[in-house]
Amino acid sequence: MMRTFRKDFLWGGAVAANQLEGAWNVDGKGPSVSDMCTNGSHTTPKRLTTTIEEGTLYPSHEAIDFYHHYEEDIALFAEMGFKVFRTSINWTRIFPTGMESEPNEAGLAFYDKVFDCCKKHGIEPLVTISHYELPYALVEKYNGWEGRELIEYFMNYCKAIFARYEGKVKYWLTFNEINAGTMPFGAVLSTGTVKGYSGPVTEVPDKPQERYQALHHQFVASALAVKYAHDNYPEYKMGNMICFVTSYPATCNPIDIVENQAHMREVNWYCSDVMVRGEYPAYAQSIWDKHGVTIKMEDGDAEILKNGTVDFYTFSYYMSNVISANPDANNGAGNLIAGGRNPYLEASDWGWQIDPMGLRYSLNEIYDRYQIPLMVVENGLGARDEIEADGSINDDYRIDYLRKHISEMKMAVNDGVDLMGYTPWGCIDLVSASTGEMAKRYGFIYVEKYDDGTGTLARRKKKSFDWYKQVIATNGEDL
Ligand code: BGP
Repeated sequence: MMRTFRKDFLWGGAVAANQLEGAWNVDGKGPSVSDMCTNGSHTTPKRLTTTIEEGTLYPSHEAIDFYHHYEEDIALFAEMGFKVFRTSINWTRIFPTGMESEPNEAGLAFYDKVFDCCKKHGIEPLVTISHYELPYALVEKYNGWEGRELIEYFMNYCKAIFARYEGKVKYWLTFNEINAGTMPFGAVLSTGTVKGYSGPVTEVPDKPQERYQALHHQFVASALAVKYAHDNYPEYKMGNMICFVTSYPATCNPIDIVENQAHMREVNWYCSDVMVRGEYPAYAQSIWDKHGVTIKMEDGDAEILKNGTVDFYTFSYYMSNVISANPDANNGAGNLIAGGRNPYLEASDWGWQIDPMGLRYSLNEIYDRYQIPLMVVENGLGARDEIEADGSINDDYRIDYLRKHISEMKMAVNDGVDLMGYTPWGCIDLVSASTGEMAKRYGFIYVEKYDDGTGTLARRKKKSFDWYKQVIATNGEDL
């Protein structure tokens, strides 16, 4: 008998505040690092600016205006049968510079409305506390997470939202894709170690010392938040969130195998191990040595990490990668992580290599390592969608992508993995994190908003909307 998804499987969708809310300076909200990013495209990188340039388009400023459309959007999610809705809280709605002593009531009130609306529809929120929404003022003052001071500001923020949303939110993730900090480009939005930098996000000068120090502070902050939640709100379930890009050795030559092992450790396991096991892995020193990094730790940090391990492990999964011992070969695929082309896989229009079976493999690898419940909190195909003359949007390519990934998740469950849920990314079209485009769409719901900033913001269902509704209704049986 095949094992399949558990009865209480959390089907839903995922978004992030900065990519859909808009209202970037409304009701007291301050600018986040994402609000300082211009639009870009697959071929022209978006830019980070140190001030808001007049006449420049900043896609997060309006995004899809979920701030004023949340009721309509959540009703559509409910129509698909969502059990869970993953979103983030925009830190700068609650603490506009990150440094205030009291939270901004209007910001808190907005999320009350969002979570109440979810509750009305029987949808459980899954809340990312920090999803590329670091207050820009903390970048200017402390070089982002390089400053140890941020731990305290983060805790103030956590205490405010934990207290306010008690009874409304049960599932929390501390940092979105925390391991983005192990990659120079990823660090722009995640660690915020970009003080004074303006320019293309892909050309930010790499400062590993700052990135790894920042990650240490994020680990400590996450562990403190987890412990605080466990001590004060026993019903809270606390998770991590990793950008999991499994990689394969380019050949069976042992030098490629060992190279890939080192890559997997640095990019995927380093952050995971600290957050699940509560201590740095033995190989951490070799990563620090490679980058000439010395981490400043304080007395008590080791104990904090040990006492703040997560209850469940979540990750995004879009693609896999290929790693060779020959660095020249590691340049073919992926927007975010350099790697080689895999001749057995096709890639999306943005060069992300589509690998459903890699999801089964990854789930097994992660579960073998940690034995705690897993959740796939991002997955999906960024693609251009066309509206037909009759108004329909026939996104069969998206259905195909999701169907194959869900099938492989089912195989992983049959392999023995404890999988809690699945929230495909961008369940409603939103701004792309890597390029700032609207054209890179993921949604079951189309939003009439375009790359030049125009559009009516009207919502319409794509073909995948009814397909996903049926998937949920049959608990993944009818794909
Ligand atoms: C992840 C981020 C999301 C999201 C997604 C898709 O890295 O957590 O914020 O945007 O990737 O990426 P993109 O928007 O670049 O297509």
